Amino acid sequence: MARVLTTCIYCGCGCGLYLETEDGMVVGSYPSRNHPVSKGALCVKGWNAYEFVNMLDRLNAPLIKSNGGFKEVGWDKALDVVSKRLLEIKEKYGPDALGFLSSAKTTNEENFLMMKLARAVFKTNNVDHCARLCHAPTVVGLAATFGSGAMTNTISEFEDADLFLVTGSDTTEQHPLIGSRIINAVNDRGARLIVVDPRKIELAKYATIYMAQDNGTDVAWINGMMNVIIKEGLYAQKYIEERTENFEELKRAVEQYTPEYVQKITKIPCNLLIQAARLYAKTKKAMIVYSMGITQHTTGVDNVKSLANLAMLTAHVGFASTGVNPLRGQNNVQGACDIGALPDVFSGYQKVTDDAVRAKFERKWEVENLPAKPGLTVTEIFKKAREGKLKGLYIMGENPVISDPDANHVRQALEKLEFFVIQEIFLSDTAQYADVILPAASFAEKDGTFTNTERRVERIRKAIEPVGEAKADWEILSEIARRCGYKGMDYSDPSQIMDEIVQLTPIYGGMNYERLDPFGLQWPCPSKDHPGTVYLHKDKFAKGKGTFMPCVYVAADELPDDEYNFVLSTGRVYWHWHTGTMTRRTSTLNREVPTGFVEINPKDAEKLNIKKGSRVKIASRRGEIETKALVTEKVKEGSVFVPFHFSEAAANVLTNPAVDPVAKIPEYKVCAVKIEKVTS
Ligand SMILES: Nc1nc2c(c(=O)[nH]1)N[C@H]1C(S)=C(S)[C@@H](COP(=O)(O)OP(=O)(O)OC[C@H]3O[C@@H](n4cnc5c(=O)[nH]c(N)nc54)[C@H](O)[C@@H]3O)O[C@H]1N2
Ligand SMILES: Nc1nc2c(c(=O)[nH]1)N[C@H]1C(S)=C(S)[C@@H](COP(=O)(O)OP(=O)(O)OC[C@H]3O[C@@H](n4cnc5c(=O)[nH]c(N)nc54)[C@H](O)[C@@H]3O)O[C@H]1N2
Ligand code: SF4
Ligand SMILES: [Mo]
Repeated sequence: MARVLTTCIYCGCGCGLYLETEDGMVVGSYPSRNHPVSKGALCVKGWNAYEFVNMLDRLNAPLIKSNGGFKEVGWDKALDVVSKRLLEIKEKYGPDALGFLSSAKTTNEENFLMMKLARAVFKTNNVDHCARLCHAPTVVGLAATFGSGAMTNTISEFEDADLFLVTGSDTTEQHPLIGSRIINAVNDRGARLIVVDPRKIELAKYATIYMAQDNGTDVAWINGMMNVIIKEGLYAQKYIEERTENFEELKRAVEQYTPEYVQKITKIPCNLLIQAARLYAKTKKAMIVYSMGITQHTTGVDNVKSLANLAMLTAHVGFASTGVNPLRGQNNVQGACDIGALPDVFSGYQKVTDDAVRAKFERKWEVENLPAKPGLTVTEIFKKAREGKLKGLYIMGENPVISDPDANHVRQALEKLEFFVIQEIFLSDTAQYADVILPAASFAEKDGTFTNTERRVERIRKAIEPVGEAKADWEILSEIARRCGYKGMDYSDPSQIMDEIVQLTPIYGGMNYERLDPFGLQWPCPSKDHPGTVYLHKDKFAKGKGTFMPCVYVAADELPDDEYNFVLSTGRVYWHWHTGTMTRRTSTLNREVPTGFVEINPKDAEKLNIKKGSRVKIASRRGEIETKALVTEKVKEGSVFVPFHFSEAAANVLTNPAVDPVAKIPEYKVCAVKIEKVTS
């Protein structure tokens, strides 16, 4: 047996693991003892990260749609069809009739080539990826307030923090190696924990203060905490004067958010809110930890800005073990954003609207007229496709039929396309709609880098050859560019792509594969002698002065009424990954949670005569699903929770596609549904 050190394919913790190989197969995975995040541990997904790689139903040859099914063709033919059809659409309808969805499951190098293909070869900025559905509000909200939309601290700094304010993050289930650090801090060192989450998540059991707000009311309670802190004089006057701007406006804006007013909106008792505000303001090393419960709202950007305001008000940014920590979800969603798989920026968040930036990329890429207008987001791409305005779509490693909101509309959009190509490792629900399917190598079969949630750029290393005829995503993208007549995308190795990234991207400026061995570097790392950055905004904010951006509470887009009388919230479970393509093929994981369910409060269940395991129908204004009930105190009365992993009970048939006006993220965390027991 041989073993190769690599990085876990699942979550943004970015654990280091060894893949064990035998006879050209991966047969096991186990943790790296010395890795700064894993430190000898993995969660159950990491321990089983090898199993899907060997599945017999991996895509192993290019496929072309034929007579309602698919037929195998050689690479030559498939690549010819793809490049020809995409060029035809560009010629006939113009570049912006094409859309490109990149992938936070793939490497930085692959994301770089996807955005280069879209911009340099097809001349469109219509390139985006699942960050839109995830931390887009973080990228916008923290950039506006702090100047950088990333986690301010490092995971190891959790070990010295004295307080955690966790909101909208089911940390023990979704970022287990961070969750366990929080629990250890509480149990071993007496660190305090404030949990603000409508669902009684595991961490609530360890909390000093647990507050169960109504879904979608975050701006109100965060403003309320600031109201108390200002009223009681607990704010950091000197820090505010020296390091921030716009304080007077914030002060005025939060004046009306008295604990009594906030209680009416959120249902959080006044005394809990006051205690939480005092505890947070008075503890020096206090980490805010948040994730999708904050971002997946029509007010996602305001929610993020409000947390940033709270942290600046109390001098909780710019020092070790205190800060604002958005936990990034996918293994490489931080990287896919850093590298510019977004419609408005090149790599390193350099704006497409900036003439000097475009000129720099044009020189390096040897092209002219890079598009200057920001492109379409994921949600807009599907809308335009449904309207017949977007004609061609290229997806690498995403499964929007299960993961995008309002699934029925997504299917209609895909059906309407003139040409749709997908790069996948499995025949996903989305791939079923494709004209051409290109088989991709998995993380175990290629080299590259992922950037984890703490901005750590880490190597992944090839353990085995790709299955069948599959090719690494970077190789496929290079081939397409070549066939479209562009000569600037020939690489023999991903390290050459990284060298190009480094030249064009100041925050990655000091990196190369040698320096990234063995456990990576954290950006900003601007020069070859720079050690990387552990925490951000030391001495001054990335944008100079931090800016308070006061927000007003606005209710969620769709609230319960007499007919649709429950609030539906959606999310994940520990055992499964998103659309299930990988975890539902992993026996240990699938055995634990083999199918979908809905969590419902015992009081509601009683009223509807629903028992544990009863079949129930859940309907929203957009569609309906049937699934089994799980009766639990975890959800509040009047609320239900459905995980979105399961195509047979797909949460996204129900969800509301209404988006945040700036970040364009859909409101996955709140919509109105009705529920009835199915009597057969
Ligand atoms: N096992 C597993 N781990 C994963 C993933 C996975 O699919 N499976 N996915 C990864 C990805 S891409 C991501 S983005 C992360 C997501 O990680 P999380 O954000 O932790 O996961 P979610 O289940 O989406 O929801 C988070 C929490 O938000 C709460 N919430 C719901 N509504 C509100 C609200 O209005 N306000 C607040 N404050 N909270 C609310 C929910 O009750 C839930 O506890 O997980 C990553 N890790
Ligand atoms: N209702 C609801 N919906 C949600 C959310 C929610 O909380 N509620 N959360 C949203 C969030 S935060 C996210 S991040 C999205 C995730 O949405 P998606 O990104 O669409 O979900 P995944 O299942 O991770 O899809 C990744 C795909 O890449 C494939 N893949 C894996 N490795 C490779 C590779 O190396 N190369 C290629 N080419 N393909 C590969 C996998 O088989 C899989 O089909 O879902 C969003 N949808
Ligand atoms: S915590 Fe995340 S990165 Fe670590 S093993 Fe689990 S899924 Fe993989
Ligand atoms: Mo995500």
